[in-house]
Formats: sequence, C-alpha cells, structure tokens
Amino acid sequence: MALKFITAEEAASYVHHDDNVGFSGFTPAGCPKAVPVAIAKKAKEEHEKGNPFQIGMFTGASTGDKLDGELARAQAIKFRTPYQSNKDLRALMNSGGTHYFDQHLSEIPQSLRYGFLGKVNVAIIEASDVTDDGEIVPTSAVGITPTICRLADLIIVELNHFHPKAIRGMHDIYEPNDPPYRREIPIYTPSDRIGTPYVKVDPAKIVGVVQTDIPNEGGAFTPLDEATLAIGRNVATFLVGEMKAGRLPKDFVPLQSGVGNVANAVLASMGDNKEIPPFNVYTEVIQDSVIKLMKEGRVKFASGCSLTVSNEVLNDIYANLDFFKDKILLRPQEISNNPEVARRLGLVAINTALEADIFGNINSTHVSGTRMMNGIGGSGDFTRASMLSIFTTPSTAKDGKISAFVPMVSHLDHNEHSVKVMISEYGVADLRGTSPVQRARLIIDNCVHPDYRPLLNEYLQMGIKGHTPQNLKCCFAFHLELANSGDMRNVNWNKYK
Ligand code: 0RQ
Repeated sequence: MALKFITAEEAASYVHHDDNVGFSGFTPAGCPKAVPVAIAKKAKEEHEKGNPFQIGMFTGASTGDKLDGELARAQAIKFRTPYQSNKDLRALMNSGGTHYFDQHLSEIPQSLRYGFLGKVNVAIIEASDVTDDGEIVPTSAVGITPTICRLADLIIVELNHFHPKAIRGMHDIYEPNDPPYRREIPIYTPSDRIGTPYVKVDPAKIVGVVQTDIPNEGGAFTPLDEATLAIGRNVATFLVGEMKAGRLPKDFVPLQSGVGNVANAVLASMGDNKEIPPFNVYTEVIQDSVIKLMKEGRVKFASGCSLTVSNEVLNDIYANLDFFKDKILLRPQEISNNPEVARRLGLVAINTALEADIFGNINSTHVSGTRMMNGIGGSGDFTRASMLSIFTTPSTAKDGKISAFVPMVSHLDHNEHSVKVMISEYGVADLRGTSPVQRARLIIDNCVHPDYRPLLNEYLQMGIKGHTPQNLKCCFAFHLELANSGDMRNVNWNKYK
C-alpha cells in the first residue's frame, strides 16, 4: 500500500476535540514537531470561534517546546501524563489549567494496554524511515511508540529528514505480553537485542506522512560548577571504595544515571576516575557525557530510551555511525526502565533529589510540597529495583536560602526503604543497615551544608521519643520559614514548638 504524503495542517484535521493522542519521543528527542504546532494553531482557531478544543496527551517523558509548549500556550491540553519539563506547561499545571498525572515511566505502556488510561485515538510518530508495508524506524528516542502505534485507531508519521535513514539498526523494539502470558524479558547484558529494528504497524492505519527537516530541540547543559564537580568526585570515590571492599565486582556493574545537570556532571566525574574500569550504561536518557566517555573508551556500551544530547553531539553521532552504531541501543521505556531487568543486571542507579529528609526520604518532584517541577520520571523504576540506589543533590539551592535537607520531605517520591546512599558536595552518607537516628546523624554530618547543621542537630535533640524522632509541630518549619521570610536559615524552633 502506497504511503500518502500530507501537510501538517491536513494531519491536524485528523485530531478532534476530546481525542486522546499518543506522541513518540522521550525528552525533546524523537518528538514530532510539525503536527503539534499545527494542532495548536487549530486549537486557537477553534477557541476564537467559541468552540472547545482540548486533547488528552500520552507521551514517553518530557517533550520539546514545539509539542508541550505550543499546546500549553494554546490551552489545548485536557490532561497530560507522565513527565514534563516545559515552563509554560508547568505553569499551566500549577495553576490548575490542566490535569497532570505523574507516573513511573516504565508503567505507561502497560497502563495503556490494560485500558487504565482510556483509548488512544491518534498516534503521532516522528520517524527516520517508514515503508509501504508499515515498518516505522524511530529517530533519536523510542518512548511509548510501539504501544501507541498498536493501540491507536490511526497513525500520523512525521518523516524527519534531519535524522539519517542509516540509523536503522540502532533501535530494539520489543513489547512484552500481558499477564497471565508474560514471560521474562530476555536481557542478560545491556547489549542484548531482543526485538526488531523497527516498529511494525498495520499500514492501513497510517493516514498520512508529513515530511519535515527540523533539528531536535536539545538544550545545552549548564557548565559544571564547584558543587556539581564535588558531587561527581564524591560519587566516583564512593564507588571505587565499594569495589575495593568487594561489594561491587571488579569489572563493575551497569550504571543508570538520571536526568539534568547534576546527573551529567556525575557521569563525567566517573569517567575521569581511572580506578573505575570502562563500564556499561543501562539507563533511560543517554546524555552528552556518555557519548564523550564512549569516544574516550570509558563507556563500552549504552542502552537507553533516548539520545538526550545537544544537536552538536547528535550530529557527531550521525557523522560517525560506523563507530557508534554497535555501541548504542534505543529501547521502548517499558524495557529501558524495566524493574525486572534493573534487578537482574544489578544496576548502580544515580538520581537527583530536589529535597531529602534527614531520615532518607526523597522528594524528586514538588517544590515546597505543592508546585510540580518535572515529575518522578524513571527515578522510581530504578531506585527500587537497582542493586545500589544513590541520590545526589547540592546541599542548598537559591544561594543558600533553601536547604536540600529538611526534617521531613514536603512530598514523598522515594522512601527510606529504597534509598541506600545520599551524596552532596560535602560528602557521602551510606545509609545501608542503619536506623532512622543513625541515618539522620550520617546525613547531617556528611551531607548537610554547615549553615544548616546546628539547626538540624537541634531538631534531632528536641527529645521526641519514638523510632523516628519527628516533631510533628516543627517538621515543616523549614518550609514555613521559606514562605514567611524567604530564607530557611531564619528558623527559630521556639516559634514553631
Ligand atoms: O532552579 O532552574 O531556577 O536554576 O531546581 O536544580 O540543581 O540544576 O538540578 O537540573 O539536576 O534537576 C530533581 C529537578 C534536579 C531533576 C531535578 C531548583 C534549582 C534549579 C534544578 P533553576 P539543579 P537538576 C531519569 C530520572 C526527577 C526525575 C528523575 C528531576 C532547579 O533531577 O526532575 O530523577 N528529577 N528522573 O535551584 C526549590 C528545592 C530545590 C529547588 C533545587 N529544594 N526547592 N527549588 N531547586 N532544589 C530521567 C527521566 O525520567 C526523563
């Protein structure tokens, strides 16, 4: 069956008010860019005519501004899941302008298949190649593409010539059966291939192909500062110590590293520490630092869900496919983030906290307990299932006015039972096998900024009895003080007791 080429506006005409739309990609990598802009334009036109126009959105993770940003600014989003990082969408969510539900990324495809999230009316997929018989080759990410293609009534393909057809072979597409027919996912080492290099769809469902040539919307990373460099060094030194103590094998285990500036810096430091042998990566986002380390021979293989790299680095990969093609595999997030595989491979998982409490609980998502930042992403998939789960964070934010370490987290994403090690620029708190009071002492002494150590020591010494010595009147004093005076350092316990 011959494919039909259409314009982005024609493609948008297939998307109706109240439809649920699934989008390809994971982070800005691999997301459609022309059709979402046309949908946003259609939404604005409908709103001007007085008609309602909003869609439900399923994505892999965050997306680019041409997707989340355009649709948020057009007030065109009825609900959104599972992860975002766009400032306009964030503002819309935090002002009640749309419904957002934050879910573990590995679970989205099966939640869709189980019917928990409603119907998928349309799938909009960015591809580097598409054939008449329905083989779709993704671009620089996979996300939920195989599942939404299978479930959707109709598929629109954005064929983006920015991505060379020669990347065919860099993807490994596999969808598990649903219970009670599910078997093990046969990945025993990060480079194992278990599926096909393309997503196979019924070609009759492809209503049109929109041709584009639009670069990825990859952002640059913040230059490394002293704190992030120190965090990176602390992680690397800790892991070397674990190897020397025989708790990590000499030839190492695969590494998962989270998203953002801190995660990028941590990986860079690990690469610099030559006591760590060349290692494999089994993660979701492959960031710039992984590619640099691959070129230096420090990273042997990277399995992920997306190439979340700057365009400069992506162009370098595309110009040197002979070197990279057998060292990178892009998988659906159901596989890249699969807890079964994470547990089997024995990953070291390194993720970043927004806020942690002195008892080892982590808030990854909510500023002051109420305002959504990005979402839990894959951090929960990996934290619970890995061999060793590490959380990193700079000890303070906003010029020291905010302590990353508080008496009780204002929102809970990862609890004390899953978090094994806490690392800031000041040092390492190894929480394994420790009681709540021991954990608090380790975190205060090793991770907390010196400005906040006396306050947190006082908190511990307030004489509260019980296994976890919380003072329920004072546990949010840091947050209340931030709201009142703009600086957590002004806490006076007597005011709250
Ligand atoms: O604010 O942007 O105004 O400068 O938060 O902080 O230190 O630059 O850290 O970029 O590594 O992001 C947790 C958000 C960290 C990220 C989070 C402010 C700070 C700054 C960013 P500015 P940094 P990073 C796999 C893993 C959850 C999902 C996850 C994240 C901004 O790592 O989204 O782990 N993680 N996924 O000033 C108020 C605090 C603050 C604070 C920092 N306590 N209160 N503001 N900031 N601490 C990836 C995927 O799933 C795709």
